[in-house]
Amino acid sequence: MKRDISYYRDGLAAGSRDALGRAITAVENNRPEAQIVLQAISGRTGRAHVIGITGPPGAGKSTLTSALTRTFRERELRVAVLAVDPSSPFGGGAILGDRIRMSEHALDSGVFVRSVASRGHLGGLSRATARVTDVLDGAGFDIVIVETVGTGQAETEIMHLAQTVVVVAAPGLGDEIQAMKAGILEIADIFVVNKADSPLADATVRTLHEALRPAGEGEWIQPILPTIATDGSGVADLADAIENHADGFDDDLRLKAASQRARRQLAVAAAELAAEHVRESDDRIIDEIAERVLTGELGLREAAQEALRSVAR
Ligand SMILES: Nc1nc2c(ncn2[C@@H]2O[C@H](COP(=O)(O)OP(=O)(O)OP(=O)(O)O)[C@@H](O)[C@H]2O)c(=O)[nH]1
Ligand SMILES: [Mg+2]
Repeated sequence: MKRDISYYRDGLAAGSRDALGRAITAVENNRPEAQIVLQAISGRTGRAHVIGITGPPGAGKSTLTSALTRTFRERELRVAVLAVDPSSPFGGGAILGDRIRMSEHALDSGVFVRSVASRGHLGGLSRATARVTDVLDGAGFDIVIVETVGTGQAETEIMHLAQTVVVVAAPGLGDEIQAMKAGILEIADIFVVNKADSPLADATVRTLHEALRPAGEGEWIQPILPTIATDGSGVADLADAIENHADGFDDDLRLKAASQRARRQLAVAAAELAAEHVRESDDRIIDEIAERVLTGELGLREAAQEALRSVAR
């Protein structure tokens, strides 16, 4: 059967899983048919609220995604979930586990679950994820949840496509919260401290409060919400916060928030780039500066300034 534009347009509009599955595979693999899919959804995108969920391994992202899906379904919203695994080329055990966790939604025609695994390089993965998100948006899902494991560069890139980014932490991950500072705290619109059934949860909420930069005048204040994903506690509040983040924003605020986020991300990317330059420089001056730090002649901040000046040349 030749699948033409009307196959996709009608199929997606009618909620056909077959059409949706094929459409996603086509855009994900950048097949020639992807062009037909993109035409079929053109003019139909831009309506979905794309929510990014990220955080360290095992924090409870998938359990939370499933619980959130339940809450959004109660609010009569159609939900698509994309599980992205940047570390695994084939979709490993984590995604298998996610399938089991999402199985309560398997018979619900208002829920669609799909995993996207890494194929080759990172830029490819975030582009593929963005295109798949567009297809789900064009297919009429109200909510698209993009879940990705980890706290590195890959996740940050994928999270660019979300309107609302939720960072999930778990209690007792003090060190990881410190590590999260580099990049991930910047992109969060909402923080969740999941596993709030643990006695360590309060301390983690406090650690996060301290790690966050206070919001400036007129800026969105990043809420820190405790949840117990396994029994659904706090999940309605999280859904409210997510909806607020989308609705409570007039266009001006939205634009301002977007540019603040872009600026924060730029700062992080610039820092990473600078570190790379300094690390990989074969300029002897860098060795000399390091030597002067070692002997106590230069403070680290001054030394960094000098190093930056020399690699910028
Ligand atoms: N006690 C408790 N356990 C939880 C809670 N939420 C999730 N878990 C458990 O924590 C484990 C990891 O949960 P997942 O939802 O797979 O976590 P994840 O962040 O998606 O993990 P990865 O995708 O592997 O990074 C599972 O055994 C869950 O049952 C919670 O609120 N309280
Ligand atoms: Mg998971």
